[in-house]
Amino acid sequence: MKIEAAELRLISLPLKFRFETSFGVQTERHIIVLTLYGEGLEGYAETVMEYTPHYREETIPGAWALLEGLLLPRVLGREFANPELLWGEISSYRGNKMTKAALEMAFWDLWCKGLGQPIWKVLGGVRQEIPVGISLGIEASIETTLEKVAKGLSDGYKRIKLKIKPGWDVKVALAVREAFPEANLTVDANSAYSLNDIATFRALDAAQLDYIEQPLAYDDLLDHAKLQSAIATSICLDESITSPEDARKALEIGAGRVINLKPARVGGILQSRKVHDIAQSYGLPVWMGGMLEAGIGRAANIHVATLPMFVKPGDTSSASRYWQEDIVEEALEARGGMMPVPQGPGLGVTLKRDFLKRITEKTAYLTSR
Ligand code: OSB
Ligand code: MG
Repeated sequence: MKIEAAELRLISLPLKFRFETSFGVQTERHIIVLTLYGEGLEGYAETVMEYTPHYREETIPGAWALLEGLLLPRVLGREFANPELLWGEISSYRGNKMTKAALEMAFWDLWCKGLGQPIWKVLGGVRQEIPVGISLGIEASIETTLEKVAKGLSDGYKRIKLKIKPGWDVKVALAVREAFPEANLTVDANSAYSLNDIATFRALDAAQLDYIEQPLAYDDLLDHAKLQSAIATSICLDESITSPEDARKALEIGAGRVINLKPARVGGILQSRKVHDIAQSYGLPVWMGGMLEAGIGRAANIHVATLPMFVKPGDTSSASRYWQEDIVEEALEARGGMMPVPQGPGLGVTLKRDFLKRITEKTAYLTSR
């Protein structure tokens, strides 16, 4: 498949809810929508990084500059027989996994459209729908959280994740556990704690959580291993895993027993399959994370989550929870906590072009000179 041209489009999309985590508050998302053109087809991707470097190091301004100035010029006008060869072209650049993942995602969409196959099939997926839960932000009161948990469970979601931070942790987790004794509950700290907080995590054991997500520093493995050996609840790593090698090292030293696998965080779809395979070799589960994706990224996550070890409910809940209007025509809606997998070629989504135009802040069009 030859990459003949590319378009970058920065959009801003208002969220339906105020989403507070330990690293900040989000009310809208800035997303770069990338289109690759080749052989009369279009391949799409969206970026997942925050505008500012509050989750991992990557930023929207950085991703734009890297795509426009380095990554796209390197691949435009060239032919790649498969995503592996495209990855080989860009993998010698260090880091910047989410930016590279955007290029790789758009190529997967383009390439699979050329094959006339959905991504999940080419990737080796094994399921037609994926189990999903919801991620609830830090709220003004425990009562509000209890109401949102009740709504999520009655909508059929299979797991409720609560964002925590110092001062909003043990009390809210125990209150939700008391109100919903049977629910599959987890918490996500987004790196807000240190080893000085072991008492907090021991207290959380009483909430019978399925796991505690990323309690310690975003780039740490060693302290997570120390914490894991000091508590009963499993640790799930999110921020800390940015490659298959990270995954191997983490599982080898016992830094956690579960991985939140976000394809963009590890460099894309191919790298996700490698992380997945490493977890499988340790007999440990993964689940599909989320970064409040719009329709392109949400669809990509669903395709990847068809791989066998994605057994725990993921964060890929219904698009209508997040957006008044999505950027794709297809409604990505879960029913009874199960999200159906798009069946069209590539990602299986088509763009809402008029809506995209209305929310566009800037564009750039690149060709192979
Ligand atoms: O840590 O999983 C996270 C959203 C933005 C950045 C980081 C995270 C999240 C979520 C939301 O938890 C998951 C979603 O609903 O997409
Ligand atoms: Mg997380």
